[in-house]
Formats: sequence, C-alpha cells, structure tokens
Amino acid sequence: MQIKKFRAIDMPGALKLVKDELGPDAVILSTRKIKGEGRGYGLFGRPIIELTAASDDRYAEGIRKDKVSPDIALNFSTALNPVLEEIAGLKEIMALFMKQPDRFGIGGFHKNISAIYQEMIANGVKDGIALKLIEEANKGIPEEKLEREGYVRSFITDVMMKLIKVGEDIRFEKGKQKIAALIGPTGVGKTTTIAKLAAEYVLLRKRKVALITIDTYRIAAVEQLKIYADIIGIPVYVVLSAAELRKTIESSRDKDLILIDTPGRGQRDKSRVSELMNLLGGEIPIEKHLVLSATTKDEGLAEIIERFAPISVDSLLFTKIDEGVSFGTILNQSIHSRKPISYLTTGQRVPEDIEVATLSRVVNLILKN
Ligand SMILES: Nc1nc2c(ncn2[C@@H]2O[C@H](COP(=O)(O)OP(=O)(O)O)[C@@H](O)[C@H]2O)c(=O)[nH]1
Ligand SMILES: [Mg+2]
Repeated sequence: MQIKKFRAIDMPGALKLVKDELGPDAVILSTRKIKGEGRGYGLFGRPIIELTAASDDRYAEGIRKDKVSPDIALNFSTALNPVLEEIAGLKEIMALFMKQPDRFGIGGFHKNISAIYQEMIANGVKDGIALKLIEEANKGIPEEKLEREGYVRSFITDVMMKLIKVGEDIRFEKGKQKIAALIGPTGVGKTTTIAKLAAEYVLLRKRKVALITIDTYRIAAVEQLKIYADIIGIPVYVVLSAAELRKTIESSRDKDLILIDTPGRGQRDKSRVSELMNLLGGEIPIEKHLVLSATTKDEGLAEIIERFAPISVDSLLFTKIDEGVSFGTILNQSIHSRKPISYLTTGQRVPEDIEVATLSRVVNLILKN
C-alpha cells in the first residue's frame, strides 16, 4: 500500500499526477483546497488542490467496501460537484486554448482583460474588486471585441464608474442656507480645503460665506484659519460647545454658506469622535465631508472611516492627489463605505488646487485612458 499527497493548481492536473504515479486504480482518499502559496497577488495566489491518494488494490477495495460510511461518500460527492463544474469550465477553456493559444493571459482570461487586472492590482485596487470587474468584462464583452484593447479598457472603466458615486459641488437651494463641516484626522488638509472652498465661493461666485472653527485644541490651527479669512475678507468664529455653534449659526442667517472646521486631534480617541458627533449632530442640518488623504494606505483609511463611522458622514473628500502614488484605495474605500466622493484636492495652493470629483476623473486616476 502506498499513500501519497499530490498538489496541482486544479483538479484535472492533480488527478493526472495521481494517475501517472499510482496508476489508474489509485483511490482518492481526500481532497482539499489550500490557500495559494504563489508569490504575488490574485490569480497567482489562487488556491491549489491537494489530493491524498492510495495505490494498493487491496487497500482500495477495503476503503470502498468497509471504511467509507455512506455519509462520507455523500459528502465527498457533493464536495466534488463544484469541482466537476469547474472541470467542465476548464475543458471549455482548454478547447479554446488549443484553437487560439495567443489569446490567453493569466487565469484563463483574455490577455486584454488580464492586462487590465494587473494594472488595477498594481494601482492598489483590492483583489476582490479587481476580479469582480474583470469577471464582468469577461461576461459582458462579445468575443469579437476582446481583441480591441481600447474597447476592453473602456468597458471595464464603465463598470468601475457604476461602482462608485460622486457627490456634487456644494449646491444651494434658492434662499436656503448651506452648512458644511469638514471632519477627519490631523494634517489631511481640512483647514486648507476650507480656505479653498471659502475663497472660491466668495471671490468667484460672489456668495456670502462665514467660517466657524471648533478646532479648540490647537490655537495655531485657529490662527491659520483666521489668516485665510482675513485675506478673503470674511468672518471666522471660534465655538466651544453645541450651544455656541447653534447661536453662531443663528446669528449668521444672512450668509449663503457656513463652513465648519473641526478639531484635527483625537481621531484615535473615541470620546473625541463622540464629542464631535454631539456638536454636529443637532437639529440643524450640516453636510459632513470626511476628509482623507490619498497618501494614506488602504488599511489606514479603512480604520479612519471606521473610527468616524458614528458621525454619519455624507461624503468622502480626498486630498493630496498630487502626492498620491496609487489610487486604487480611493476605489476600495468608496465602494466599501458606499459614500460619494465630493471633492479632490491636488496641491497646497489656495484656492486653485481643488476640484469637484467626477466619475471620469476618479476612474482615470486608477485606469488611465
Ligand atoms: N500636497 C498637498 N498638500 C496639501 C493638500 N491639502 C493640504 N495640504 C497640506 O497639508 C498640510 C496640513 O494641512 P491642514 O489644512 O493644516 O490640515 P488639517 O490638520 O486637516 O487642518 C499643510 O501643509 C497643507 O498645505 C493637497 O491637496 N496637496
Ligand atoms: Mg486644521
């Protein structure tokens, strides 16, 4: 009797190894999928199949007749169903492959599709999201169009656009005041972004704007906002409590837009987040933008979004696009949080370096057209 383990990337491959080594009468004792050990990402790291097989005839007979309870046999065959389906799928792919060997890239996808998959992965798009996108492309693109790289790219871009949302420019309803607050971690660019928005609305759009800051922990930060406010020629109020905030908003009735800057410190501290929640969560509707830096890594962003989750934010605002190297994380986090993206900021210049986020701009950061 001989028992051996065999590993291959798929079931047909593993079965072939068994057959080659142990002969056609070998009995499969168990199968399992093990997490890919491949280097790199995604399709390279896909699970591999491990079969344990025995070759001795007597042993094999014994297993079949005595040792396998009906339960196990049943489980075994149900476990095998998806595998059989996969084999059928692979057979089809193999048949195609024989006809057109140049057509294929990694994972059996057309080379034009897998090239875009790799581009997305290189740009930081999460594996699951990238796979979903190329699977859509694989299903949706007619055979004859697969050879056209540009077509495949714009197909995938279109699908990507459907996965994300963008907000709008801060819009005004006639005669109604708009109040927006920027929240987020320290140093991401909240105060600078407020200055950009204020300058644009005052200087270019001739709106009446007031600034409020509840950045009470850092006098320097209040000063920073005051300097901008003085240049633009608008008032800035410092408030310490929800009551003061309400009063200040009430006394600024004549303003079209009130922009609220918030404490940068303490994003790691839950009590500060709930303090902010109490301040902004009153009856007065305040549009809340969570400001995130495009230079922060995916896990970092996920953690920040999670931490600020108690304050129900209306949109995400990404800063420092000019410093970012890969932008897949914008896609990952906007899909994950299901929040629209309101603005992108692209540098330190006030007021120039800000733009309203558009779908095509965001998608273009990830897959260049
Ligand atoms: N490169 C770059 N720097 C930015 C951008 N927005 C803000 N900054 C810089 O980031 C730093 C922190 O900005 P600040 O507005 O004080 O952040 P806050 O703590 O969130 O209020 C400053 O040096 C800003 O000039 C941007 O879009 N690109
Ligand atoms: Mg600040």
